[in-house]
Amino acid sequence: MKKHISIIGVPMDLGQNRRGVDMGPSAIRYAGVIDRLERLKYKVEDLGDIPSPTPGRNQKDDESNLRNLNEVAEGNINLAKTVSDSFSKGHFPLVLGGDHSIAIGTLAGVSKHADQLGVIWYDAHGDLNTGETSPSGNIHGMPLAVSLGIGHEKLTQIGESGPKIRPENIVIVGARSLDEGEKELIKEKGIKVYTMHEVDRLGMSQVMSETIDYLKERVQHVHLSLDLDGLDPEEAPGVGTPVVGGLSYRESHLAMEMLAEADIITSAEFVEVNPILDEKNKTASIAVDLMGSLFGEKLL
Ligand code: HAR
Ligand code: MN
Ligand code: MN
Ligand code: MN
Repeated sequence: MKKHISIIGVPMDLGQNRRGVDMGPSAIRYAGVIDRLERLKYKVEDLGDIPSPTPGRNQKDDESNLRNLNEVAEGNINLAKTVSDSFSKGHFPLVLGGDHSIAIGTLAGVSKHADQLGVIWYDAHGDLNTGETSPSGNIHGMPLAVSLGIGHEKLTQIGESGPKIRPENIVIVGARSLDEGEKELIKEKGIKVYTMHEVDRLGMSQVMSETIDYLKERVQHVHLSLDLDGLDPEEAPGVGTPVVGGLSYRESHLAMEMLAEADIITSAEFVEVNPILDEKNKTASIAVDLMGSLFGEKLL
């Protein structure tokens, strides 16, 4: 594991409809992320928050069906640059969201330096919509498609134009709410998905060891994009789009511990923490617990 971590906050809430997720980075800092990682002997540098644009009218662009397109694009351009600078110094960019639209900028920043980039998308959702397939017009439901080069030009162009990742280098874990257009794209592109059905049948241990083997064969760098709504809302209630029947706290810990042991993750983001919808900062604390495990914390 890299020894130097750059914390990058992104108070972005314009990729979806519910205010409050812009306070995610503060909530995660308050839950003690820096101490936690320093205790594990990392050098942690907090780069503060990426300037995030203030809301426009939250209206859909008539032509594109995308809400707050220009604002989301602007925030992600800033983020891509900061992530790229951190990665090029050999640091581990650890991005704190903010809604999941920020993965557009993170992946644009990392992919500049890693031409075969693997991605683990830990999420209840596929985030593979486009303006055409999205039921909501919310860009947080689109970042994985955008990173594949599919979607509005203003988003796919961020960083460098074109795809940032390849479909065969993606593994989605925890999916249980996929729109029709997303299912089609998954089949068309052959994206590897462990839905909750596979997690139930195989167990998280097998799901993660298959994921690790699959990516190790293909890529040098793996980005972890962890949406807290991948976890069950009974345990992680502070998210804007909860879906019942999710991954447990224990399964998620095991997943992080196995990733730490395999030592394959070189950048990560933890997104969709919404302190207004949370109970006593529980979801931000879970995020910090999972980061602890991801960075090598052991029980004994
Ligand atoms: N699929 C739905 C949509 O596109 C809901 C997306 C919710 N997305 C997130 N990120 N919370 O995973 O609107
Ligand atoms: Mn350094
Ligand atoms: Mn998501
Ligand atoms: Mn989600």
